[in-house]
Amino acid sequence: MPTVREATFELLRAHGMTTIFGNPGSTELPMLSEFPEDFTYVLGLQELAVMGMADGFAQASGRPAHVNLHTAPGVGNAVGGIFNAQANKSPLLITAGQQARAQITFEANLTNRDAVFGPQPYVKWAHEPPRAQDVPAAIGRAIHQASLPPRGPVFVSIPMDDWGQEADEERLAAATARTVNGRAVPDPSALAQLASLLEHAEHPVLVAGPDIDASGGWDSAVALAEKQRLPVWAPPATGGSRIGFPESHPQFMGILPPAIGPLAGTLEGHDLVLVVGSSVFAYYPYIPGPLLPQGTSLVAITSDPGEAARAPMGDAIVGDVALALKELVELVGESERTRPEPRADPAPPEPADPMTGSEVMAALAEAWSEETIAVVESPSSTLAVRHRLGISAPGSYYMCASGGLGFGISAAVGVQLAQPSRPVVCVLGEGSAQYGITALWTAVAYRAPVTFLVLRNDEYMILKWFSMLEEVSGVPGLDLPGLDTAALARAYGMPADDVTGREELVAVLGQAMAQDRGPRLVQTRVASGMWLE
Ligand SMILES: Cc1ncc(C[n+]2csc(CCOP(=O)(O)OP(=O)(O)O)c2C)c(N)n1
Repeated sequence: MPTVREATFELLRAHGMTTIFGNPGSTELPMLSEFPEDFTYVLGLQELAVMGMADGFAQASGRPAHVNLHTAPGVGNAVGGIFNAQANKSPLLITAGQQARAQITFEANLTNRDAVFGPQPYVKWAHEPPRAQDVPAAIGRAIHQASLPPRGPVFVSIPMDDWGQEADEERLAAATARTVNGRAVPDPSALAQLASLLEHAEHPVLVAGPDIDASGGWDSAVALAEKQRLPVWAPPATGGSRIGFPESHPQFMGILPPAIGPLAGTLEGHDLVLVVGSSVFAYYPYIPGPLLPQGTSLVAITSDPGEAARAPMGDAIVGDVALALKELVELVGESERTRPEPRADPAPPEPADPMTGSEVMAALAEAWSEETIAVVESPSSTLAVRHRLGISAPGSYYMCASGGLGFGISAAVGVQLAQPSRPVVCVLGEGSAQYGITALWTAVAYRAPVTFLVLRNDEYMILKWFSMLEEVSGVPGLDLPGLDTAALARAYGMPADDVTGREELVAVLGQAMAQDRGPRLVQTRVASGMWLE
């Protein structure tokens, strides 16, 4: 008779989930004992970093990933990352240790009191199995739940004495054999109606969101835009966890501004807005105005019923985004509309000392290849990254959709582990870098050859910019003097360079991106400012 531990590993194996991201504690040791040789344990040094690594790994592999956390304090540290994972729609199985069943009632040390409430409201399901024998089936249920749309994190708390108990073999066999397919076809009549609306609209526009990339709908999105000659916008960068359309395509118009009034203003002149694979919309900050221009209608296609229901305006069709796009391409004819005028390339950046964020990104663009993946957490230069790189291959851009910091370094490590043959560049503000800094150690320990590009401006620039927008002054805590991230990297065992000029930056980035033996950090000073292109 297998133990609950053996049965659980059997089930994880059947799901192809043989990588576990974790930070261990005494309550997890019984699970990790006799760790199977065909499994990999990726050690993160703090739980927020563990979450980010698994998030990046899940997104870049397109499959659920497993996170193992220490009981209450570990789960507490992870909550920011759980919030990020639900915004990113990252399918994560989160397991956490718990005190032995015999000691939970009187709250012995490390009891995770009311364990299922800890990660709320950011998990799709939270559970502590009523019997040890239910653990494997609960984990099976959790994996399915995480993988169904909208994908996201789920949580299972497991008392530490469960692992040695005898498993229920019959239940294990049944749970292991199950597959659950969650790709729902959108209502054909709704799609036919939408196709007709699109064909008859005078100036329709497509807003191509992150779920196009996640669902595998990239080619269909391009085909639809080309067939219908649609100008294409990306949804606001604030919620843009991935890129849904090639950004160097002549029909790509840019990134919508993130606030209500300016966003509606940008869509002026369009009678139909088709939003695909995005929420409507990740507004921030609050700049009031009409939700849409007068006379404009909006239809959204999303696999997320919550996203469909909560949109403040427009209609929505719920279903798999890639399937919907494929069907729409079939349904619409070749349009005779004039193709939109391609937007102008951004002007070459003015050379400055220190460089502007735009110049740094122009340097990165010189070292870039089609294969490269960007993981971005550089608030004042996010738009410069998008405009200068013009990323145009699927699965090549990851940013945290929620804005919660601590994602960048750790997600880059996870992305690199999931995509070992592609170069990964992680673009970081030096302030943002500190939240997930311990993941530098994991990059070194697991030889994940990420290139970390740190922009050092000695401040929380974006918060200074928000202070202007919010018309507040005298805010403390917005400067970061003397924060040397290259020195920190060296302390974690990572080679690091301080680079000043553009030429040197291109050369060092090129070298760093070409090598595949381990990570490297490149720090460069940037001028103070918001770099919007
Ligand atoms: C977990 C978390 N804490 C705090 C914030 C608020 N915050 C947003 S941007 C930012 C500063 C980022 O600074 P830096 O990375 O140096 O980028 P810069 O704005 O200078 O480009 C902070 C603290 C956040 N988004 N997430």
